[in-house]
Amino acid sequence: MALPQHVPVQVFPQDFAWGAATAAYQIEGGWNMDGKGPSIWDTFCHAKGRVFENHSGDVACNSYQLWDEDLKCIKQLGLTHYRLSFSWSRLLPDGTTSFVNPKGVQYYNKVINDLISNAVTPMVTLNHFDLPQALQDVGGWKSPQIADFFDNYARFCFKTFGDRVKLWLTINEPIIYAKLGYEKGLFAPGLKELGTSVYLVAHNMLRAHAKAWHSYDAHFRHEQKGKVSIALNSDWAEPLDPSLPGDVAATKRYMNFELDWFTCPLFGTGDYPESMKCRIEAQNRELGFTGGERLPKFSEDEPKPLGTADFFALNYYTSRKVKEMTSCSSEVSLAGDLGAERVMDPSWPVSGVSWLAVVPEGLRKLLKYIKETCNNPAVYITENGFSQVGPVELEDSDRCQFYQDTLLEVSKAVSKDGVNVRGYFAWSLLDNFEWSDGFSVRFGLFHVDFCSTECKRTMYRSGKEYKAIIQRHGTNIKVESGKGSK
Ligand code: PNW
Repeated sequence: MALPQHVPVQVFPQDFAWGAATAAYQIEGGWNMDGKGPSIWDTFCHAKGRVFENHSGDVACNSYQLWDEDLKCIKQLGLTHYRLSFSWSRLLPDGTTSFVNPKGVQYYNKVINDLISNAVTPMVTLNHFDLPQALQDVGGWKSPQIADFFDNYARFCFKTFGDRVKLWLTINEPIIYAKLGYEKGLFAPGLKELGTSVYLVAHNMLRAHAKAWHSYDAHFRHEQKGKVSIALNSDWAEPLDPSLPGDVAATKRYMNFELDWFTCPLFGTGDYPESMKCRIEAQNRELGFTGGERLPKFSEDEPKPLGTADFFALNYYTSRKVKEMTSCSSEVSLAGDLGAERVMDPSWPVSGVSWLAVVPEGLRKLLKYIKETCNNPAVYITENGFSQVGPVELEDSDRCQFYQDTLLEVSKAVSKDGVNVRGYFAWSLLDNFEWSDGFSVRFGLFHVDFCSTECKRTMYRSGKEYKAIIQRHGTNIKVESGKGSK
């Protein structure tokens, strides 16, 4: 008997993770409460002139004191998973294990225990941009010792929370941290050391991740049976003019300098992509750069990143059209090494912030690319979202459509392209401190009233929409006709 047309087909695996994500500095507040040490984001925001209207995460959503309210939001949505990050300096005020802040441990214990007793699985990021200031003062992510500081912190967290936390992310988005913090100066620590520190910082993040993964593998995995990975952000790129070989080559380079930079060491050859090495070498020669090696080498004397991701953690926001870069500069830079220019496709709608063109089908293409280039890993989409700027609209129909369109593309990646997608985390549970944009950009499934001391949370219509999608386990997703990929 033929099945009626409307019978929903279940595409997502039974144990698919339906989640939402946040990060400590963006929601917690309580920046100096109960023994927390300062982080580089405290310093950055307090310096003034760095962030939109000098906003800071001093209070943010006050989740440090209002965790019960966050838990209500999580339960209201019916999430199966919640991704949060630990504030390193709340647990270890000077970044080292020489002093542990008991109040910090108590806070995260409560969060984790409440999640679990409500059948919500926690996924924890150990470091989401907010390095302890004390470690910045001794060189931060540029110093080789940072890998040991991070490893000690990670071991402390595995030991303290690993009986209950089974999904770990070491570091969030090394590329964004390195590029915005050390090349563009837009994120803490706010430096513009063109074409040099960006590679060193990313390198030390990979080293630190690899060390922590090996620690877990050697000392905790057997008993705790969890999984450890690193969250990688990537755009999807396409040539502006596919008939121009220059644009096609520039697009390939774009993906090399965006994702392959990290996936080649983690999932591929174990080293940086050849094309990156060649471009950087060529730029050194062309510009007569003599300041030493810019792209560091992995040492034979320590654990390598290869094989140190138990799953693929992908943060996806946007896609780009790419063309060959024609202008040239006189000094080395990441942009010069890349030799590609990104262009906004006018047919792609822009959400809130200028960098975020809404391209759900780019996510499907990127997932296929990951399947093909990283040996078909299990993938969690650990962040994806849509921002609002200007007057608050609780009836956020654009964002509703965005989640529909995006999850339809994810379902096609699963059913048509055979990508092993294990979960999806919406960014974000709450409107929060959106880094250099302060509170002017809202990504939440819940609106937060930052003007009131209670920081009242109110569900957007998109929250209701996401809840309904979760209840139907992703079946019967509505789409506007003619939208999306075939
Ligand atoms: C991610 N870009 O950062 C972060 O993990 C979140 O903390 C953040 O709130 C979210 O995306 C939304 O911005 C990004 O400029 C920051 O391309 C900037 C970019 C991408 C991701």
